[in-house]
Amino acid sequence: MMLNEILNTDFGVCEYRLIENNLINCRKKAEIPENAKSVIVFAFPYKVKNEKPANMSRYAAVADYHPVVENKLKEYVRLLNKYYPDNKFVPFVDNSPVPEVYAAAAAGLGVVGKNGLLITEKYGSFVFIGEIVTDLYIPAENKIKECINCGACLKACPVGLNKEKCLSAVTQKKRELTQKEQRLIKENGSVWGCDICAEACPMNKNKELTNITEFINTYRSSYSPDESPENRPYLWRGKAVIDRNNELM
Ligand code: B12
Ligand code: SF4
Ligand code: SF4
Repeated sequence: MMLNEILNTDFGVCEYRLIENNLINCRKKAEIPENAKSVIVFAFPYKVKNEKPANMSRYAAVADYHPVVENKLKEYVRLLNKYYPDNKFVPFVDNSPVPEVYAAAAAGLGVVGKNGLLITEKYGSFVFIGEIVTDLYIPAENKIKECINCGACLKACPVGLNKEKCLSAVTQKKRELTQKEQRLIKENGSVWGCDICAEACPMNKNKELTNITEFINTYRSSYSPDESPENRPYLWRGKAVIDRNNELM
């Protein structure tokens, strides 16, 4: 049976050797199977509505994607184990040694944007990435393509696309914020995450909305400190951090 018949969903494949020298140092590195040969990569769209949420980024407006994606990957692993009982399949999402944007682009799921995000044809960059690393060899093409390089993201970004200063990271900081950081959060009006470069991107225009029910059913158009932070992507930092940002508004 072919892999696409087994999985019955869209995916791409990246050869492991392409990323093995660029692995991210994280706790989960040790979980990569011995003799890893391929990475099966998936993109999970999460844009629920065309209009932007009032005071947070789009990824913060839906349920925490980690368990949602993890559950889907586990189901794929179960199917793969059935057809390939002698191989190993290990799922990862975000907290992953795999440089996910590059693996997904190499797997043909989209192009790498100047803003560092994977941009897919169907959903633009509003997709989460998840992957399964395996010792099964799956032939793959592996050509990384880049975006149209129009520069709109650079023009719109308040920190010149500098990842060290990225506003998304600033909203997640536990320590006391500098005056400049506080001003940045206030000016951009997001209590969690940042979508400025993504919203400016022409390759995100007129794309499809998500069909993933776990995201559609949990959508909130704004953050309110009165609502439960349970199962939301900001909970891992503790409620105090997002409430601090909210008070700046
Ligand atoms: C850390 C991180 C962040 C940090 C970045 C901090 C930093 N200093 O880098 C912060 C908090 C800022 C952040 C913000 C966001 N993030 Co983030 N983040 C990650 C995470 C966990 C790791 C990224 C990383 O460190 N990569 C390694 C570094 C070193 O990569 P790099 O700087 O690009 O350098 C590499 C390239 O130069 C590369 N390279 C160049 N050419 C080639 C060629 C090949 C073949 C290879 C292999 C590599 C390669 O080599 C270097 C090393 O790999 C990934 C998940 C993952 N495991 O990949 C999610 C991830 C990238 N984030 C994601 C999201 C959604 C976001 C936000 C949109 C959230 C939001 N709305 O606020 C923003 C967007 C900011 C932006 N414009 O990128 C998604 C992106 C989905 C997509 N469509 O691309 C990911 C993939 C998580 C997921 N599973 O869905 N993020
Ligand atoms: S997420 Fe915001 S701060 Fe970070 S690179 Fe994009 S526009 Fe700049
Ligand atoms: S705004 Fe332009 S340069 Fe930036 S990621 Fe989109 S297409 Fe690429």
